[in-house]
Amino acid sequence: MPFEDPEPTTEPVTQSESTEQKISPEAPQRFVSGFVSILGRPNVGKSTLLNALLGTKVAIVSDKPQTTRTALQGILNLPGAQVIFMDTPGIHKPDTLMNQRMMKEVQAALEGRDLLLFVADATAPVGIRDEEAVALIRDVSTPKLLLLNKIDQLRNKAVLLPLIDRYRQMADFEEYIPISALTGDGLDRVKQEIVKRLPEGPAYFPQDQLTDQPLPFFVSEIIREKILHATRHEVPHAVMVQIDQWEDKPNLLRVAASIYVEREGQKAILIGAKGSMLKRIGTEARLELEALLGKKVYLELFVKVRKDWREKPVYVNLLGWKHYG
Ligand SMILES: Nc1nc2c(ncn2[C@@H]2O[C@H](COP(=O)(O)OP(=O)(O)OP(=O)(O)O)[C@@H](O)[C@H]2O)c(=O)[nH]1
Ligand SMILES: [Mg+2]
Repeated sequence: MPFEDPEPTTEPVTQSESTEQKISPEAPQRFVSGFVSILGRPNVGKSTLLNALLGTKVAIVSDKPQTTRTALQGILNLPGAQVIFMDTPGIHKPDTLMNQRMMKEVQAALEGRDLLLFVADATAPVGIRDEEAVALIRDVSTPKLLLLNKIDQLRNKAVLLPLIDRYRQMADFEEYIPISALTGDGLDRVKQEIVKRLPEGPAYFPQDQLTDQPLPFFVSEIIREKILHATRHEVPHAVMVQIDQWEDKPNLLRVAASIYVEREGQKAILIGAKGSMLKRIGTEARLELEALLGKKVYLELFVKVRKDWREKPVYVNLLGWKHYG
């Protein structure tokens, strides 16, 4: 079951007591595990990195900043290790209740971790916002690695050295690793540097579990991702998706979902001429879900206006997946 079971067991799934290990002297004696947060400014590629590390999609990705609104875990099983990654919203100055809540998720992801991965965009000049973002993690005593992402876009790799120097002055990172989350360049080294730093411990999740988010939340996120890809300016930020009806049969998933926006004008954009935009969003979400889930998906989407929902606790509390299941 790759998604979170509605009734999860809290007992860690221990590897060390398997009979196989007892009778095989060559089996690795040491099993390591730990919790690793992925942090950084919006749009630097944190969610792309999580998906690339896991080799499958658990987090949505878009070129709009503040795509990720809720911290979520992705579980990577390696020989002798289990890494529990946490993807987080981008570090930014909050201007709405929703954004404040997103930054609370970032703060929570700094606590009780074994390692922090700070992701930066190697193609962008370093500025005050980067310094502010690093300042948030600088004084946390947890070991930190700096990942300079998007190096596939760098024409001149010589810019990396001065960039590394700049970040070295801002905080005490244990390693500086140039990567491309898009091509996978550098990710083997990232995995090695992570595993090296994890303490001995059990596998906390079963081998077949990929994430802690329930499937209905993931489906709502895929719908939101297609909206982010199709819209611009204020619309992506003003959208929230809620699942209203859910019927999961062996060969068919039937879902009805509401797309909340803040203004009538945004609703008109999302519906499009003769419903064309909503149809496109629905088709793109359906095709991706059918491919990911291996079954037919029937999606019904409704667009509703909830004025200034990003400032209202009753709606902001619906963000994320904690209320599902
Ligand atoms: N060229 C290139 N683009 C990348 C790479 N990693 C991510 N991107 C692109 O950068 C954009 C942002 O990626 P995300 O993974 O959504 O970034 P994020 O840091 O999770 O963003 P937020 O959730 O908004 O904080 C998307 O358009 C990605 O395709 C990379 O290694 N190379
Ligand atoms: Mg993200």
